[in-house]
Amino acid sequence: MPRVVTVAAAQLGPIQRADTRAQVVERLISHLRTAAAMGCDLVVFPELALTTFFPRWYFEDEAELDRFYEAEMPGPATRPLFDEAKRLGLAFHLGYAELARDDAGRARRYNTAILVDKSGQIALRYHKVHLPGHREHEPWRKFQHLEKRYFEPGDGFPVARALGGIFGAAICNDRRWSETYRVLGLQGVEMVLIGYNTPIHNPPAPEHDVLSGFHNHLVMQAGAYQNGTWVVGVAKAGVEEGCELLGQSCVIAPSGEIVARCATQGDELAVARCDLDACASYKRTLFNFAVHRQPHAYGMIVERKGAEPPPE
Ligand code: ING
Repeated sequence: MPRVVTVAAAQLGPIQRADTRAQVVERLISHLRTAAAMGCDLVVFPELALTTFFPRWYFEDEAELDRFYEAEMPGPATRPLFDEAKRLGLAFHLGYAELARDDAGRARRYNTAILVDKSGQIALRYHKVHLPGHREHEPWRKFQHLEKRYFEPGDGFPVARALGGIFGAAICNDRRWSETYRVLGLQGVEMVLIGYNTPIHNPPAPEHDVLSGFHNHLVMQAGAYQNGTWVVGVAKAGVEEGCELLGQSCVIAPSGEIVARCATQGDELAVARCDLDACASYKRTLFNFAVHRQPHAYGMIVERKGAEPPPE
């Protein structure tokens, strides 16, 4: 019996700062209903899918910053989303800003993604590891990218069994680092769910802007192929508070081929029937890690943080 999961890459258009969570949840529920009508099992929403991409601004007032985070999941604003997904028999992936409390009651802030299974249980929770941008206010920039200020890095890349397969998550900048996919691949991952909010313009390297779409698909296609896994990349797209965000949401097969993708910058579903058994022909041959990998030669990958060129 093939293990087919019908997946919707549920791209969102822009979320403006004035948009309320209730208005956004309505858009998410509309996606759920369309996906259910199309026979989907899983709906994948983007990174920070409940609010505008707030790290583009420098906040001095912590109370104002906290308004962009969820202290509960589900909470009052998101309970309708969980209820509707369960009613429709759908699993879903959601990215959001998490305000957690540690045992000492201290606030911990994460850029979080969860996978909720068809019974409404949170099967996987992931905290973004690779936080791009900067920590201090840099007024020279057209817009800030303060993820290093507003979030703590997560401590790993967990997988979970759900929908008959092995699922993992990554968030936005994580998708540019090959280590992300390999750590998930070493746990047998069969589908990696990746939400992203990617500005077309990167102030420190404007010369890359013209290639932002190419780089987006390049890294996800490589990650899929090199680890024999499906990858679903889902954008929050369009012009958000004057900042243009890349779209190009897509579903990528273990072969590295894009099998479905969005064509607009707005709310749009790209749907694909994903046979999880398609991973096997890569995991069992070319990328049979147990047979072909040579960890004794890879020590630097963990021992070194920055590059250390040889002496002149
Ligand atoms: N966004 C970006 C990403 O890696 C970035 C970081 C900003 C890239 C600007 C390029 C230009 O896709 C997030 N949220 O990680």
